[in-house]
Amino acid sequence: MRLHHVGVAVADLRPAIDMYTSLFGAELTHRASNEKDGLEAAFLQMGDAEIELLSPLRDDSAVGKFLAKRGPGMHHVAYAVSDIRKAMADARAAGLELIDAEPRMGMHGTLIAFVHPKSVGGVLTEFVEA
Ligand code: CMX
Repeated sequence: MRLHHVGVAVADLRPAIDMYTSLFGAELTHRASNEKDGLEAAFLQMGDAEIELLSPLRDDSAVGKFLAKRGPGMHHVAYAVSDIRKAMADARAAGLELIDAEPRMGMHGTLIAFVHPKSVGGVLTEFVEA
């Protein structure tokens, strides 16, 4: 596995995008929104890895609840895996709790699955097939 991206929850995408691009030298590659998960996202390339800025569309979404409870900050860490079903099976066999029973399509256009933060030392963890 290798680091694929780090998700950062923010209240407002625009000022965050401006800071990451003008100050940290990131390149905005695309923006997307996901009505079902109630969030919009901006993807920024930083060297070999990516930062995914996340902002809620609804207060009762995963990111909306996270912001209300914890405020802005690191939301998840994503690892690239070549075979997501194997990564999920290995995690399950090791006793980790998967949030997604089956891989689903992520905003990168590839299959993703989340592992519950309580299984990974408090870090919401995502597998991205890449
Ligand atoms: N990182 C670490 N801990 C988190 C967390 C996160 N991102 N989100 C929630 N938690 C913690 C909460 O602080 C809370 O801890 P305590 O019980 O100690 O208070 C606990 O998890 C439960 O939180 P909750 O607010 O009651 O939320 P839910 O249990 O309803 O949901 C979670 C939590 C992780 C299962 C849910 O947010 C989820 O399914 N996340 C995966 C999907 C997601 O986050 N999508 C957004 C990104 C999408 C993308 O990039 O494509």
